[in-house]
Amino acid sequence: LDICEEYEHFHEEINRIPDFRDTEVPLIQLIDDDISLLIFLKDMMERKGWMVIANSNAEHAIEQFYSMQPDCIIIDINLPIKTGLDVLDDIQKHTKHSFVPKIICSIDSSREKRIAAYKKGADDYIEKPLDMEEFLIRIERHIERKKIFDQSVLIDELTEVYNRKFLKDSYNRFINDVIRTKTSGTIAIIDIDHFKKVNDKYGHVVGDKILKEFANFLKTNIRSTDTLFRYGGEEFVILFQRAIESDVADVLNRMLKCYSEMTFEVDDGEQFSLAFSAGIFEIASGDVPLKKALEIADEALYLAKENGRACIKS
Ligand code: GH3
Ligand code: MG
Ligand code: MG
Ligand code: MG
Repeated sequence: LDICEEYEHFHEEINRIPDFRDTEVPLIQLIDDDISLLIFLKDMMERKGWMVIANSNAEHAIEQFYSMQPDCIIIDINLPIKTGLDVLDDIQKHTKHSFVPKIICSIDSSREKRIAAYKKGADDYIEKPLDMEEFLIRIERHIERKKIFDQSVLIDELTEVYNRKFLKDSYNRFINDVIRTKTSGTIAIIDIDHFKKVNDKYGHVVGDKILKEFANFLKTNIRSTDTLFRYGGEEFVILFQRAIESDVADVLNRMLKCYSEMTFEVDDGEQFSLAFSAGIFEIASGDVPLKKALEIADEALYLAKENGRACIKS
């Protein structure tokens, strides 16, 4: 009975999905049927500042892998029902383009087992019992490389915020949060007003600098759980997690006031200021695809431009 209770407690406490996903903090997924090891590893990793989801059940783990999109997955090879290699098989297709390091752990370090794991797409094979110091260093290296990969593929070169490619990935995560927590999220499309004039009057170098500063301005004014993307030239998208439309409108209006009060100075001392318009749309259910959300937010942006610019519309 005690073991049963411990098991129940485990599923409530340890298997709990982290509340907010902070993209700066690596998210590690652990799969092992040894509950006490799982609890121990989770604790060790959390001490390193990583976020951890732990699963003892392979089926549930695969589900969580898709909804949480961890930065690294560590799988015990010997699991009941499905083996660790079966889990690798199931997630292989998905990880081809996102480069999630997949690490197999096993008490059996025979050559055949290692080769089988690598053939199934494992990036590393770590022998059990684990040497904690070596284990953590190896995982840390994998996470670092994953981060470099993400930065080179998913970050816009000019503004250093996420690019359009990453919006698709993030939107899945965003929608999963809406479904799971039954809270709304809000999408915003933000577009600088009359930006073409900046380029025409002051040149592209100044235009680029303004864009960089604008991205920076947006980024410093949102929460770490909201995600900013450069969607196109001078258009940005923000996914506001767990935020209703009216709250987002308030935030953006404050930002607009602040931004339009800023002045920019060019070399010859001439000063000018800028404003932006935004269209927002609240997503309250899981059945809104990204394309649809963008279309509706874009219609609202169009209204804002029609309305004389420098305003937020929904
Ligand atoms: P509106 O208020 O209707 O949004 O007017 P606008 O001039 O901002 O809109 P439009 O979409 O016509 O022009 C966007 C301009 O942004 C056109 C393009 O020259 C400029 N642009 C796009 N990407 C870049 C970039 O990377 N660097 C620079 N300097 N300019 C860019
Ligand atoms: Mg096992
Ligand atoms: Mg535009
Ligand atoms: Mg514009």
